[in-house]
Amino acid sequence: MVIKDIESKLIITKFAMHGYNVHPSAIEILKEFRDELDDLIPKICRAVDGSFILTSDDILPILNEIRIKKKRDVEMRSVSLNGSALDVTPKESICVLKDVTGVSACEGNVDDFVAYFNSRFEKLSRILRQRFNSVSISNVKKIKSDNVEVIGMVKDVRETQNGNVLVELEDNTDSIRFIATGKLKDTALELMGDEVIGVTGVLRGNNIIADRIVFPDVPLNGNKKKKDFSIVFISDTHFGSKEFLEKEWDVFVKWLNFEVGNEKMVEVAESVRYVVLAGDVVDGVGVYPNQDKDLAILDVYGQYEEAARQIEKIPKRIKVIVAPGNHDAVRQAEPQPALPKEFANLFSNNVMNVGNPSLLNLDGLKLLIYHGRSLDDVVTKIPRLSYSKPQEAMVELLKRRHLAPMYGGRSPIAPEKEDYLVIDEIPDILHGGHVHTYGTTFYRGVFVVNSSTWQAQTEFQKKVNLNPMPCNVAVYTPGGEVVRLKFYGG
Ligand code: D5M
Ligand code: FE
Ligand code: ZN
Repeated sequence: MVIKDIESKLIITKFAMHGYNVHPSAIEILKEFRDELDDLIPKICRAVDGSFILTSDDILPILNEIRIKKKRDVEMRSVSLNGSALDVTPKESICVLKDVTGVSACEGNVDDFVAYFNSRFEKLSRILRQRFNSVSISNVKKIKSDNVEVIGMVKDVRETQNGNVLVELEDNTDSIRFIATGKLKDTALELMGDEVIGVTGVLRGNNIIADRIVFPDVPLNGNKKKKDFSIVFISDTHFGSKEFLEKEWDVFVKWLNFEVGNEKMVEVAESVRYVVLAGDVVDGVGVYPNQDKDLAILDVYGQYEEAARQIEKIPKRIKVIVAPGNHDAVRQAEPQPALPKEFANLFSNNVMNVGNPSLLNLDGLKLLIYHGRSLDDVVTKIPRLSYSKPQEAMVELLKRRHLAPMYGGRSPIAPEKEDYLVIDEIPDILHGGHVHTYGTTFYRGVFVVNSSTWQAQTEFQKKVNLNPMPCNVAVYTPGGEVVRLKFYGG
């Protein structure tokens, strides 16, 4: 593209003054911010990491972050002006690092899908390239050297007649097949369509005989971070459902109000600064066939009023962070934005609504919240996993550095220009729900938690043989230790 217009020249010049070149793809985006460029350009230049020519992929995440921060700062300021009883300055305590809320930019046309998959491939291959000297697939085919390393998106996985596994990989230049034999077969059979991996091996004809499959994965992390507060993890409250376990919930909130529990439990309650709710806040309406039989409150607005009433019972010294799930009143496709104002306004000032997924900085702890719809895909795809140990399925997401690695499974994805579901920043904590079971683990220094539910088994779940483990709560305590609490009604 030849850049002729004055506006583009101006943008190019402004970046050049900071020592950067800008790609036309980035210029087109920046033109939309023509009134804010003097403020934005220095911020972008401070935030980019090493790229010399800035493309749309470089600047989009930075722009999102700046815009969300701005929006949140205004929101948080109004929280403190309203006189909420937070014991820390809100602006310093919570920072939204990544969230699609308010910045969704997709219409679902073909171009959007192309951009989405390019972003997914670009982000994940960038992670792999840090440890991997790959060349493009077209070059592998041209050079025909014996030992090869490639990075590609998985297109197809098949077992061959002689018992090996044949995998087709694709990048933006070409596609190639690799054959996994022996022990590598098990890994190959767990590959999901559209995840991005690296492969090393020997080229034989047009195929690679693989000797290693590399996942983007999480590097070995440092020690657990020690803080002076606790975080409580819950999800799938399903307020408005007949099966909502109100008696148990009441004991839970009594614990937070220091009204029940032994000395040790009260001590833990005193340290709680945050309660995080990872989606399926309400049961919703028409989410599954004949759902109305399971509903205590038949309209969605009434369900959110009930949600607000129940969450109101949590003491105001605690900040409650709420993300939506597939039962909530936002678009189904992920990334989902935060609850709209109409519902968000029902909650008291200590409640902050964020999107699904969202990456937050809570007083120096990076928390990635994801409701967990893709866990259904992961558990179904990988036979060694089960719903009874949801934390193991969540580890697979970290290994693949993607919250919904399989495209076109049971987790619908909106083709945003940037793939928000890539785990590009490594969190200290990954919090999920959705499967209604409980489990925690540490994976390479990341605390992984699935926080069960507050809904007893529904008739529908009985039919699909789903055994929930309700009312289990994980508390991440100041020392980085995890306490599991189970609440019984009474
Ligand atoms: O999902 C709670 C759990 O129930 C989650 O693991 C999915 C599972 N579920 C939900 N719908 C179905 C269908 N139609 N078949 C099988 N399993 C299902 P929640 O999001 O709370 O409904
Ligand atoms: Fe749920
Ligand atoms: Zn769910």
